[in-house]
Amino acid sequence: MSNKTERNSAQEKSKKAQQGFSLIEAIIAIFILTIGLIGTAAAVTYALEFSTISRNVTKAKLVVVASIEEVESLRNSRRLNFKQFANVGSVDNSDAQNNFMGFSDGYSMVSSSPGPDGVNGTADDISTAPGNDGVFGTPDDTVDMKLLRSGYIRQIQIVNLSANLKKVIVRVRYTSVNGKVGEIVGVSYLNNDARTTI
Ligand SMILES: [Ca+2]
Repeated sequence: MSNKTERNSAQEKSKKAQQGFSLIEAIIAIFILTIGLIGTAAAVTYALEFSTISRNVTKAKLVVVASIEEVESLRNSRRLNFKQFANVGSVDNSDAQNNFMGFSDGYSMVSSSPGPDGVNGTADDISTAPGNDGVFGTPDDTVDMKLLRSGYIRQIQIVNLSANLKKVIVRVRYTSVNGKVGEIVGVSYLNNDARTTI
């Protein structure tokens, strides 16, 4: 083989290497990349959705625990007497210094303001702003979303088990992504012994 032929052969090889990917190879590569990106996007969407639901569950648990602790605190501080722990219509105010209307039946919005009775979960919990006239109960009252825990509703149910024992069931529902609704339930038992006197 002459030197010239060898040189030609080397040039041929170099030319082939410089040709790079063919169109079909590029299309296949893009296709594989697209499949990979679609998978990644689905994983990111799932992760975001899961993270939102986790946050909802955590917040709902906090509301459940806070509600149970508040009921215990109302007993311990004797702001309500034992017979007054009940839902609307079942409250026995006979031995009490102050009348208590009772915990609301059914689910209601969770407000950050307990209203005039100082007890969360009752009908006077504040969810409205007084409007331009500054007076509550007039037609220009508006719902103040800042006072409400948006997306969460709560039910506090009191069941009499005996004269000295009640069951407190707190249910908190949350509305999550895509309108999915979840519920966290906490159950506590309340006896007639206030552990502290404040
Ligand atoms: Ca209240």
